[in-house]
Amino acid sequence: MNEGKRLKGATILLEALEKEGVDLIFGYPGGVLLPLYDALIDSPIRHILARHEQGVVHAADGYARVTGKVGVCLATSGPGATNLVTGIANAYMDSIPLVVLTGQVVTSLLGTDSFQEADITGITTPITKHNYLVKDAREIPRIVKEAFYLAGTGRPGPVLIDLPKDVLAMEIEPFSAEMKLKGYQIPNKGDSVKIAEVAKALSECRKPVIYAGGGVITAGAGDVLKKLAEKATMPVVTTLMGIGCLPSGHPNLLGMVGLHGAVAANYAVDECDLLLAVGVRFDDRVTSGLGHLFATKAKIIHIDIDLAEIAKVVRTHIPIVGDARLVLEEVLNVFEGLNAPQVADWWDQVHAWKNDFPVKYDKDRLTPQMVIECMGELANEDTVVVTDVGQHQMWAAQVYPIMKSRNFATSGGLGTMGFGLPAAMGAQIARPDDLVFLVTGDGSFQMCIQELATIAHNKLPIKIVLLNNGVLGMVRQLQKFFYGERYSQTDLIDNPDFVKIAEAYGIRGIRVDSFEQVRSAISEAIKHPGPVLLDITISPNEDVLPIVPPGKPITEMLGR
Ligand SMILES: Cc1ncc(C[n+]2csc(CCOP(=O)(O)OP(=O)(O)O)c2C)c(N)n1
Repeated sequence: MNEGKRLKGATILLEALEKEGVDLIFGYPGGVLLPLYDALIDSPIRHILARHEQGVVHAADGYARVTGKVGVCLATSGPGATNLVTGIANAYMDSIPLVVLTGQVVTSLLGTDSFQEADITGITTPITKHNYLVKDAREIPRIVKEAFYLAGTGRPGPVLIDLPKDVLAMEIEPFSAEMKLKGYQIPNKGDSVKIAEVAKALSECRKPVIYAGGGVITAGAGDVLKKLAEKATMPVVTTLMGIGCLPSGHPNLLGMVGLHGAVAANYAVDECDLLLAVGVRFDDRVTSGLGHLFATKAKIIHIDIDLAEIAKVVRTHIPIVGDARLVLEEVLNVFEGLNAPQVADWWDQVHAWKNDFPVKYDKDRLTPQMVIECMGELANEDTVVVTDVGQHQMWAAQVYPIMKSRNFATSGGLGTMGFGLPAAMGAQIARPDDLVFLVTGDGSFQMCIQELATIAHNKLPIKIVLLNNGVLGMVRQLQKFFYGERYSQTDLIDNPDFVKIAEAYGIRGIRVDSFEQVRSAISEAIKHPGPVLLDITISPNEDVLPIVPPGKPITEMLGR
């Protein structure tokens, strides 16, 4: 900092962000942010102007998911801040580290219902890890330091800093500040007695399963999880958020577990005598909301960094609160001194399930799964796949061969339609040298379609794969299966011509409506140096299978 010289709050803020390593902000301006946007002209920090605040926050989220770094976004007071709310909740549900900066009305008008005032710290209290309303520019350096520390450590999450206009304009002498975070602790290795218990249980079990979630990816624990799975010859199932923690095709990997999970994965969880749950929430998309019927024959070990997750949904026999990577490293160390478990019979059973119930789809006509398979064949192991929410998301999760952690970005907990396009934007900016695919549906795509302008302006070479079924497919499928085909408000009859829309934004559009075109269109899109929209017509009657009916245990899948 420039000691001795008086600086505006806005400049102090930007310098504090730089100190945290920030070189990029996704934002959208407004009246109370004028001092900050003015200071930004003199800052080395790059600003990406999105076209809606929802785009701003999902872009920062996408950036964070594919890098592991804290994403930063900025919006003005009132409607700018409230437009962020969905994106903040989305990041909170999936434990994504964000620092969200909002402008606020001047401190003298706070609480007076002044123009564009919204109590954003009040509104976001339940969906942020922490939030701050800054009343004095002298607090900025400390608060910024704390916000990044809180967002990125322990169980990550969004932290919001609300910045009144007068605080941004206030001139003070800058100074360094220390964090004041008494009582905030980050669990690390976990309890060594419990770790020994876990290693012993692994050595003595007969039918083990590892149930791995997003926490494995957050902790960078994929490699040690792989080693442990191989050493102890354990099958691995993942959640939607855990996809990528083991490379696709790994012999121990059974696939996704839960409502649209692989049959072998669901059966294995139901039959296992030991469930090693790592970085998971026992979410109702996995348990079918029936925690008491989930893995009932198993001794359940639950490793998580957040104490609040332990025994929230299921009874846990051995809980360990700690960093997944550090805990698994310790478990592996102890396990290596013990006998390997006798699991040959178990693997015979697991292989039989895998062979009897593969993921089924037609490969010789234009199906969504065939498109996704083709994408996987034409891409490489560093390719990033971002999805929106709906059937297309599940098909991507079931079929696309993700090879590495952080290469699959999807809205898991909140299931936010509209996440995909801006998140792909953030992902492509973060990983400029990698191929980024967006898999989206015609409903989701229209929820943040305005970001095509940001993508075109910044020449982001995203390949948008629009699986266009002319319906809100996932909801329609539920109406088909569970409401006697009484389709209510799920037809998108008046969809526009998406190729023309892309072209209007200066983006290459390619229409695909036959099986024969699929492969050449995808490779043409990959070869094209800029963004491309592939508008691929699929039937509205394609289903995501298998599916567990609401209220049924995960073994009762339809469409096995
Ligand atoms: C913001 C938001 N609104 C509503 C929903 C409920 N919903 C879940 S999937 C879905 C349909 C998605 O349609 P589309 O994007 O076309 O994908 P498809 O299922 O057809 O592949 C809807 C409406 C949601 N998840 N998010």
